[in-house]
Amino acid sequence: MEKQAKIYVAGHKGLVGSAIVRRLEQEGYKNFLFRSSKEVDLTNQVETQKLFETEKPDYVFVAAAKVGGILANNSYPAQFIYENLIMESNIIHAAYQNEVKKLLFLGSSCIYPKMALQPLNEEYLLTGPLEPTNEWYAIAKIAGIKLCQAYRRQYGCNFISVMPTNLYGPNDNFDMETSHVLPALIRKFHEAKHKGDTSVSVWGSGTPRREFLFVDDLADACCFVMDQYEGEQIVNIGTGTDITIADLAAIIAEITGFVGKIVYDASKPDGTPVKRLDVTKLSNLGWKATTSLRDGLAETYQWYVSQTK
Ligand code: GFB
Repeated sequence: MEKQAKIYVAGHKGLVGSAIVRRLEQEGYKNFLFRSSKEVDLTNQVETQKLFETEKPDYVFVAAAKVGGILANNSYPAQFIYENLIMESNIIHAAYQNEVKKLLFLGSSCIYPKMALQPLNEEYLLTGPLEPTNEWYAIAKIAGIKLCQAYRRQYGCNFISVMPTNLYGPNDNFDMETSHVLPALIRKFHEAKHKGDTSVSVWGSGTPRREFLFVDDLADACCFVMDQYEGEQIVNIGTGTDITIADLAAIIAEITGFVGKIVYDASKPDGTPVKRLDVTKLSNLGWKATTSLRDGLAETYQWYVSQTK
């Protein structure tokens, strides 16, 4: 990407979008296009087309999405499938019509079959049934991948897709009901410590395994891939290592200083038993994650505390 190029980061206020902006600013990029959802409703085709027609961005990062943790995905299937399908369709089609030079679409590791072999290789896409708690979101994200591939095949658009693993970091959603596990546990342990509670409830059995990537590492990988990769095939972005929810909870308890008991709530779903990405493709391209889980957690906790003051 040329330093003067106009870069549209769709979803610039969110966890992923804000990290991509931080990374691009560090690299010296200044010519950004930002629009909040109040200014431009990306679920509205006319508004999205008008934005692209008037602003003519050169490069696009598609970080705008309806996202949430296991319970939100399971509780609001219509919103998860509809909002994601329509936003990505509007953005990708407008990018094609307005000759965007390159577009990067962000998917998710939940696009892989629930019982796929681990680690999850890019080739396992569409080889088996999805995890039921998030199949609505996953189907929408798979459609996004397919849109990029189809526009590349038919129109020659340079549109690529990356599949990040579970992400965390500053600007995450810390709402107890709709967030992902890591911010939810940070908040639960922090509040329990301050209220003097003797126990904290962790959903499910604690046995599922997840891989967590610090969002600034993801942003670095997205910029790297934008520069270094062109092709129809999706690219996984992760650390390649996973941890049980029980072990994650123990580390978060330690970082937040909570010393009470951890109680497992079996009424809540476990979701996919294991989710760990095969990151061989990305490491062969020359990229590796650098932030350890403990360092990323400490930084995220610090950010969370600064927001609660
Ligand atoms: O992060 P999470 O909601 O997402 O849950 P998924 C991961 C695991 O942590 C599940 C457990 O086994 C949860 O039951 N968990 C324990 C908790 N305590 C909590 C808690 O307080 N809050 C939450 N949220 N979980 C999502 C998908 O799946 O991951 C999305 O639904 C997306 O589509 C996203 O792919 C990355 O990894 O299970």
